[in-house]
Amino acid sequence: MRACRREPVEHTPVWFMRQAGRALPEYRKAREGMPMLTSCTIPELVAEITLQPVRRYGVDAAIFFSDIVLPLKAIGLGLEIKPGVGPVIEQPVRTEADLGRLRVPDPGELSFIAEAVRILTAELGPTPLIGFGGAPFTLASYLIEGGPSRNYEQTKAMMYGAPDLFDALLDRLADITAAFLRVQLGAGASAVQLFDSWAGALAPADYRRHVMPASAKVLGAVAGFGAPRIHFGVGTGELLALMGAAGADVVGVDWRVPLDEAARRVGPGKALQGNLDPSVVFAPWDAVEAATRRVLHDAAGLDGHVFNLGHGVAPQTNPDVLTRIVELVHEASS
Ligand code: 1CP
Repeated sequence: MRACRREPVEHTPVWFMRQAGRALPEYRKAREGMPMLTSCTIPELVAEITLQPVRRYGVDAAIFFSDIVLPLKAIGLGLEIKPGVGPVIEQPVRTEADLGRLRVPDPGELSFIAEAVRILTAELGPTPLIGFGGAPFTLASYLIEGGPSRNYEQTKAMMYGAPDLFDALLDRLADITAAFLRVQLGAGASAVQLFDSWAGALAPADYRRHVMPASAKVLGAVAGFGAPRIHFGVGTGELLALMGAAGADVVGVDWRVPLDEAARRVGPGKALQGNLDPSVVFAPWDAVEAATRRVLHDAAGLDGHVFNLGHGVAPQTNPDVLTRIVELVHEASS
């Protein structure tokens, strides 16, 4: 939390996107036979899966085990997370009438989230819990396409062909994600990350006109909690300044832009998070060590740095390599 606020720290803090789940055998065991979104509704299980990587890796923060589509499931939208695929939507959202099916969840419909956060903040003690939500554009891409996409053809067809509907959809999603974040912060989460994972598909002018207002609405809606707000996307080198200006305290950077250059793009007054290439972990340790030291070197002049990967932990990652990276970051930065 001090690094997020650009205050002095005794060593660079580190956590990993997608640290909960996938790469961990204890995760696969805990979830055995249970659909992903069902597991997210059982507070004790959510707490256990959230704590697993903290125990194993010695990271400086926990990230809440859930998914960006969870609030959409909570309002009764037909969707599931297909193993090896990701979120799949029964009836894609492409018309005004479809938009009518999207409403903002009441806090009562997300009470199992609040319960899991309360269990976790009690168990974690001083270790912060990072809550999160999906940014409107990234959520919209799943809803419009009906699932994961490579080029976002339908999404862009709506953005350019029916801009009023597109803007209304993003505005509704902003309210939905804000409700999801408020429940987590209200129950005790220390910080939140807004994941706009797929915003890198957009040119800056389109981002500024159609996406930034909705993301700014989400970030503004939770400003009053005083908790750091992290804003992250993949392939967003050309959008870093806009993503910071949308209201973030910390800008997440993928591995394509060195952190010193990212800091110039973002400008003063914001901390940065990142940005080790998540595929580096498949190389021999010497290469992993050199790449990790490179990130710390690039970040040396920043006044706030949270070490992370440039995107999520890949499922085939050897967990022991992540443990060694945590040790190295702590040691080399202290
Ligand atoms: O099969 C399984 O085990 C389920 C895999 C899984 C897991 C563990 C999915 C499906 N979601 C999650 C949890 C999850 N999702 C977390 C937990 C905390 C952590 O980071 O450890 C978080 C923060 C998310 C957020 C999320 N879901 C994002 C944003 C972050 C990112 O990775 O870019 C996105 C894009 C999703 C959608 C999603 N859910 C699941 C998958 C495989 C995907 C991506 C699909 C695609 O490529 O489009």
